[in-house]
Amino acid sequence: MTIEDEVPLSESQIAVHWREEGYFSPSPKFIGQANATDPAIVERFAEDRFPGCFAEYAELLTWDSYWHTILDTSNPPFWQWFVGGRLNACYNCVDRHLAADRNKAAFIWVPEPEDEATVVITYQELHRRVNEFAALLREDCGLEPGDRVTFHLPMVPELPVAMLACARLGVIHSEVFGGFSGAACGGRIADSGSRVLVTMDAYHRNGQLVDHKAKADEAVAEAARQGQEVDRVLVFRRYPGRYSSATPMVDGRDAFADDVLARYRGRVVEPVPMPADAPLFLMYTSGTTGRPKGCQHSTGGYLAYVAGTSKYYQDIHPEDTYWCCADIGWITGHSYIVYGPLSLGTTSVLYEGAPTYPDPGRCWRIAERLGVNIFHTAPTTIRMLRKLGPDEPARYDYHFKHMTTVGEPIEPEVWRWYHRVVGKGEAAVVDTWWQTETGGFLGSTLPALQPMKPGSCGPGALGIFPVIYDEEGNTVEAGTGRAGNICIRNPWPGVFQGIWGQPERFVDTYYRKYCRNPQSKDWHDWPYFAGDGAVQADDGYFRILGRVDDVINVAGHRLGTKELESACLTVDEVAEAAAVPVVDEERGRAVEMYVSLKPGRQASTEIENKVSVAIDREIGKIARPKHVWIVSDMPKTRSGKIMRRVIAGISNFADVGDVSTLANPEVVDDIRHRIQRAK
Ligand code: 6R9
Repeated sequence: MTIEDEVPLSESQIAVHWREEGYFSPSPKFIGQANATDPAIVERFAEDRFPGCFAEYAELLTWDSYWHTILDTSNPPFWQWFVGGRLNACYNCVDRHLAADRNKAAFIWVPEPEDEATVVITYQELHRRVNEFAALLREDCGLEPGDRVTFHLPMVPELPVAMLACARLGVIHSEVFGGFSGAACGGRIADSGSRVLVTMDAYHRNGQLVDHKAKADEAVAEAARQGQEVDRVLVFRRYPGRYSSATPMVDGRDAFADDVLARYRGRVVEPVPMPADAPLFLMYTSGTTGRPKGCQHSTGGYLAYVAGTSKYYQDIHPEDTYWCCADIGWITGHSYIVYGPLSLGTTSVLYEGAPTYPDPGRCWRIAERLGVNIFHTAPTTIRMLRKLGPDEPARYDYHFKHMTTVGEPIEPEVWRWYHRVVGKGEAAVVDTWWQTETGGFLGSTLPALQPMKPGSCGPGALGIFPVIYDEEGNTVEAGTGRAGNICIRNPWPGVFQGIWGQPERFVDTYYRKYCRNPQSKDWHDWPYFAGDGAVQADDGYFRILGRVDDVINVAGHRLGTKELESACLTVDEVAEAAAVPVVDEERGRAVEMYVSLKPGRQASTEIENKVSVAIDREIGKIARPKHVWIVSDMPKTRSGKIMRRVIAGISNFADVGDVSTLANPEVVDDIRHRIQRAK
C-alpha cells in the first residue's frame, strides 16, 4: 500500500487564524535585572557580523583549545562550527562550577508523591555521581568515545547523571522518552547501534507506580529483530535496594545499576577533551516515513548555542531557581533542563510526575516551596492547568520573573491567562519557536528588549535570519498576510549535524527544497527548510501556523503519520489506515485514525479498541487516537494514494478542497455522513 498525498497535508489548513494582537512590555523591575538590556546586542548579531558573532556564545564556555575556524562550509550542508576547538560538555556543566559553587544545588528533584522527600543534588554531589557512572560505563560496559548508548529513563536524576557521564567520556547518548513503548525504544536502539540500554524498574505518573522494566525486555527483543543485540541492560531501581517491577531480571544481561555503581564509589574519570564537532547526543524525532530520524547534535556548537540562548532568552542567572516543566526525553529537556541551565551554573528543578497530579495546584506548590523564579512549559500544559484550575495560581505565594512557552503555537487567549494569572502580571513571557533539529531557539523575543505579542513567537533569534518562501522559492514579504514555508537563511551553531546513518535523507528533507545551487559552497545557497507554515507581520514577528509535512504535533510531541498508520496495520482485520490531526482543546492537536477493513470483516468496537491498543504498543500512550473511525473505503487518487488532506477536512468540518482528482469521490460523502452522525 502506498500512502502519500498528492498535496502534502498542511496543518495550517486547520489552524485557528487569530487576529493580530497588541504588544505587552515587561516590568521595569524585570528589565533592571535582565542579562540583555543593551540594544547593541542586536547589532552585534546583525547579518554583517555573521558568523563571527557566535564567538560571543562560545566564549560562555571553557575550551581546552580554541577553534581556528568559526564556520567551515566546505561540505554543504554539513556545516562545522568552531573547527579545531576542543572542549568537554560535562566539564562545562559540572566541574567548572565546583570552585565557587560546590555546595549549590545543581538539580532539585521533586518526586511525584507529595509525601516523598525532595532531593537536592549539589554540584559536588553531581560531580561524584557523574564520575562514578562514567567509570561504570567505561569499565563495566566497555564504552569508548563515539559509541552509542540508549537510555529509556523517566524524569529522575539518574537521567541527567547518565547523560553527563556519557558527555564526560565522549560517548553519544540517545534518550528515548520514557512514555514511548518498548517497541519504539527498540527501533531507536537498533537505528543507533547501541548495545547498552539504561532503564529504570518503575516510576510515578498520575498516581500510579508504572512498571517500566517490562518495556526494556520488549525493546531488546525488538532491537534484536532489527539486527541489533543488546548485551547489557542497566536497571536503576526507583527505590534502591527494592525492585518495583513484576518483570524478572535476565541473567547475564541485566544488572541493577545501583548495585554495580557501588563498585565504583569515589572513582574519578578525567573529562575527555572532545573536538567541537564530535557528536554529543542523538535525539530521535518523527518524520514523513516510518523510520525515525536520529538527529545528531554536536558538542561545541550545540553547547555554545544552548548556553547563549539560555542566558539571553531564558534570562538565566546563576542565582536563579529555574524550572522547565517538560520531559528530558524531549529536546526541550536536553537543551533547557540539562545542558543550557547547567552550563550557566544555575539550579534546575526536575519534576517526576504529571503537572496536574494530584490537583492543578501542584506546580504552584512546587514553585512556592522551592522559590522558582523562571518557569518554562508548553501550551498543552498551560491549557490543561487553565482548564482544571483557572484560579489556582492566586492561592500560592510564588513569583515568576520570567516564563517561557515552547512546542506549539499558543492561542492569545491562553497566553493572556498565562501572563495575567500564572505570571501574576509580573513575569515577562517569551514564546520560543524551534525544533529537535535546531538544538535551540530560532524565533523568540529578547525579554527586556523586544515587546511580547501574544500568538507570535517574535523575530528571528540573535544571529538567526528567517525568511518565508512560497512553493517556488519566492520570498513572501512581511506584512502581506500571506503564509508560506518558514526557512532559515543561514547556518547556526545549534543546528543538527545530520540524521544518524541517513545523510541523504538529511539533505533531502531539510535542504533540497530551496537549495539554489547544489554545487555551491556558499551557505547563502542552502536555506534550512523547517517544515512549518508561518506568516510574518510588518513588525518582523513570525506567527507559526503548524507543520506542513506529514507530522502531527500532539501536546508538543511530533508523531509521524506513517508511524501511526503502520501501527494500525499490525491489527489483522485492518486493510488501510490514515492518521489525521483534529483540533483539540487541551492538546492543541489530537490524532484521529481512519481505517478500512479487509474484505469480509465487520466493523466493531472490538476492532476500534484493537487499533488503539496497537498504537499504545507500537508508539506509546501519548499517540492514542481520540477516535478510531472504521470507514468503507479511503478517498484515493487515481494512482491509489490516500488523500489525508480530504479526510482531515471532513474530520475538522472544514473545506475538503478539490476532490476532482479522486478515483472514488463518492466515499467523501459516505465518510462525512458517518462522522456527522457520530460527532
Ligand atoms: C522544541 C520542539 C518542533 C515543532 C515545530 C513547530 C512546533 C515548537 C513552537 C512551535 C509554534 C512555538 N513548535 N515550538 N509552534 N510556536 N513556540 O518543540 O521541538 O518536538 O521537534 O517540535 O513544534 O511545528 O516544527 P519538536
